[in-house]
Amino acid sequence: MRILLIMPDAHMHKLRLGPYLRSMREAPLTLTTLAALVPDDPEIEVKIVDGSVDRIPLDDPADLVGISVITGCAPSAYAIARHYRLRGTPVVLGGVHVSVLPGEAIQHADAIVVGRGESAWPQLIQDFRRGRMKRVYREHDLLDDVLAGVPAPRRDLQRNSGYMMPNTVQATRGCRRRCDFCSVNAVWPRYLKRPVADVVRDLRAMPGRIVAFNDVSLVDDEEYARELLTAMIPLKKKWGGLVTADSLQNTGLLDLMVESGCVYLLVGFESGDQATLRGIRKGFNQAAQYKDFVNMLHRRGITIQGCFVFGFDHDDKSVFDSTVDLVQELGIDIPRYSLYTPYPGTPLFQRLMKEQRILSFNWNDYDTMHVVIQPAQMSPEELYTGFKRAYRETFKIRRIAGRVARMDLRCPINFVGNLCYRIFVRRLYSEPRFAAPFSAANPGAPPPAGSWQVPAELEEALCCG
Ligand code: B12
Ligand code: SF4
Repeated sequence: MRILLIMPDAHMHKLRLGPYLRSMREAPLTLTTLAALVPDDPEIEVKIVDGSVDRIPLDDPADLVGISVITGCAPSAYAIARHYRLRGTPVVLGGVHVSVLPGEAIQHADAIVVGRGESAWPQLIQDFRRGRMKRVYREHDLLDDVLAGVPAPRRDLQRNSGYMMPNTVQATRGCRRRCDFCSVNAVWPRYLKRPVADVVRDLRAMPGRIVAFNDVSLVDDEEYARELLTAMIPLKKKWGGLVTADSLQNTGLLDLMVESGCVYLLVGFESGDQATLRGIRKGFNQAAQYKDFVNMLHRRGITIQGCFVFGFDHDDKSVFDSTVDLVQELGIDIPRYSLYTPYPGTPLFQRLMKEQRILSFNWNDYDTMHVVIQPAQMSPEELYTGFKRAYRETFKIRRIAGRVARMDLRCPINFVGNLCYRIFVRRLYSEPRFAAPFSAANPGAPPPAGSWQVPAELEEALCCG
């Protein structure tokens, strides 16, 4: 039996030089994790294809195709599914978007997996081999907050040369915060932790010294974080990850992070305006303390990628210049801008639906690089032009030079990150897909009521049996 696992191309930061294609991001763990969950049987062959670094085959002789779907990739995922189903190959869909809109996804698949795949996916494969694959699989509830028994990802199947950072690992799932625009709580409502010994096993098995954590909120549980970081010290790895600005007020924890090898952190600052932060349920970020926070990380040799968002209700046309200036004043090493995007299932989506302010339901536009909402204090065009201009200003050579001058030569991530975004700015101004705020010719319609749930009769139905 042959299983083909596909992740559609997310069109994000990539470097293409003739036939040479490289993702400027870290390797996702999704497909390698799903491959590791396939029952260990010499009769099952698994192949993974990440569209960000590989061409998606349209003639693979697979017996079963699994596709992972995030919102921005849903239309491509559905097109690939249609292609294989027309060839007679059963298709399973899973991932963030499927978990939030299962009633939509089931229309494009023979079966779907809602939520995590750790127990549902192996069960599905077993049923498929017996000719009894059901249409809907849901993960069994965990009794406590421990996510044990996740096998080490099948990195042997991954094309390591395709990624800027091939070594990725995840220790926790979910987040305890509730920012209004974030999908995480819509999909994983609990904060789960893997046993530290499992994470250390994964880290030991990785070649090289540099590792990226894919956790959205790695050090949120201090006791767990301390146990993990302490166990990492002897491994002598250098690592990067995501944290919230408030979680590092505890300098003891920060020092332990440095001791365990932390060299890079991505932080969601989002806005320099405290009223905005309160409005988006991110009041735990204290804008007045950003400068101290950045200095505290810099003193410890940590490179900071700082994320800011445009399009909040408090944002007027002055927000672009003020944010470019703020990023400069704070000394953010690798700035990143996104647009306020109402992902389905989030409180923001609900609010903007009620206010009739969502302009596009074409999921292709949900990449945080398009305007899909009616902003409160400007037009969609003004928001889009301002967003692009802020990117262009921020990545002018003289500004990059200032940032790179601060770089620790032992850790070139600052230089590489700025170079990637400079290339991205060129794409923003040259690629037709970034020409307009959203796909006005094809904005789609709100998901019909049935999209949010699977029809009861399909919950227990068999696909082909
Ligand atoms: C690595 C990563 C990426 C990678 C790969 C994308 C991907 N498909 O995962 C890249 C760099 C390309 C990326 C890009 C973006 N990303 Co991203 N990314 C992540 C991140 C940090 C880790 C993903 C991961 O490896 N998870 C670990 C694996 C094991 O978990 P998993 O993918 O959820 O898979 C499990 C289940 O969902 C399920 N499952 C998933 N797929 C399938 C398929 C089948 C067949 C089955 C059976 C089961 C199954 O089983 C798995 C095991 O339990 C997540 C946050 C997170 N920690 O999950 C955000 C996340 C997926 N990204 C997100 C976003 C918003 C983006 C961007 C828009 C951001 C940006 N501006 O750069 C772009 C998307 C561009 C576009 N065109 O849409 C959101 C998605 C929201 C949404 N509703 O779609 C997330 C959830 C972060 C967040 N805070 O909300 N991202
Ligand atoms: S802190 Fe980050 S991961 Fe957590 S809810 Fe807010 S945006 Fe999402």
